[in-house]
Amino acid sequence: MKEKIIKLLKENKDNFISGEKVSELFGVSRTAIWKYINTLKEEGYEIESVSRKGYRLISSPDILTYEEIESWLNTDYIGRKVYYYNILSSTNMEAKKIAPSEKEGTIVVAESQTAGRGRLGRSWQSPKEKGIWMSIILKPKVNPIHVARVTLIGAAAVNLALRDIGVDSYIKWPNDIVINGKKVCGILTEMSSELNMINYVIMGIGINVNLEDEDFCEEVSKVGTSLKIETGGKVNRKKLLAKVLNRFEELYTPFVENNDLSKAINICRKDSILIGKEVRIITGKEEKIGIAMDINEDGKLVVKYENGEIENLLSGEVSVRGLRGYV
Ligand code: BT5
Repeated sequence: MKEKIIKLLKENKDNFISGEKVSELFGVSRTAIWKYINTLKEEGYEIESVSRKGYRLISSPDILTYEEIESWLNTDYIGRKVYYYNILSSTNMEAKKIAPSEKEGTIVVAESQTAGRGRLGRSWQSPKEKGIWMSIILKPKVNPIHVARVTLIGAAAVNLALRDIGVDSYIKWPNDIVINGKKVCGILTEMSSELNMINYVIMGIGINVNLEDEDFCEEVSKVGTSLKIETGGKVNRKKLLAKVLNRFEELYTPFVENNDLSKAINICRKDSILIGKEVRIITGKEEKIGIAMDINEDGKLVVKYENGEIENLLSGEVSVRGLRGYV
């Protein structure tokens, strides 16, 4: 009901709509409508109420609910169902819990995470209402060995969406987006599978949107940055989230339907921060130096080591760093 009321108020922005009309339209009492309006006000909606005229929406809060992102969304199935939370330990953990009974494309979004996770047990800082912390539930009918490809589709989608809003970002294979040499987004893909069948994939995306310098702890501030820090202005999180979902569906559908990864790979190549650079390849305790040559058709990073040997690296197995630091 609350969602219906927001929608109606948005459709009639600039006009008053009477409590009587709303109650007629939705078949509930005027007192009930008044209560819903109060809940909306508590959530941050600024609603003017004038006796005998009714209600008028003045402004909406900066929150990532379905109602707030819908107007920018043009997907068929990605992001059409949104589980929205103020606070969660981790959107990936919550998505895993609900994934068995959810359809492909459902997303979990939180305004803050208390135990946001990175790869290999690392943590992810997720301060309140400053970023996009979300997970997409996917059920691709592909062999589990191909799941790393989904991360590349995510990275390509975020990079495209950032360029859509005029930000020049780059992809650091396989799961980071970088601006001016610092990390603005990280992706964590997890899955549950049988031997040759995927039950579900959870793709967690964290984008630092409006974080200030002081929102990062000392260690993370050396490698991390935000869109606000890099562009000098506040960025609309709702629009960006919708654009990421739009771009994701555009790249993911050909992959699941026709095993076609070409568009995503081309973006990862074209906007790669690594290709042509000297890199350190870290596998467990071992570290080797080489040159990142290419990203191949399967999404593997092609590296040529100092001894001339060439290796195609699968994401998940390795960390890639620049010679002197993060890139
Ligand atoms: C990642 O791991 O980059 C994956 C991050 C995925 C986060 C999303 S948020 C929504 C969803 N729910 C979750 O619980 N997770 C996902 P990795 O490549 O391992 O990088 C982790 C490292 O990045 C840490 O060890 C820090 O050094 C650094 N880091 C932590 N928080 C950061 C931040 N907000 N911005 C930039 N770097 C950060």
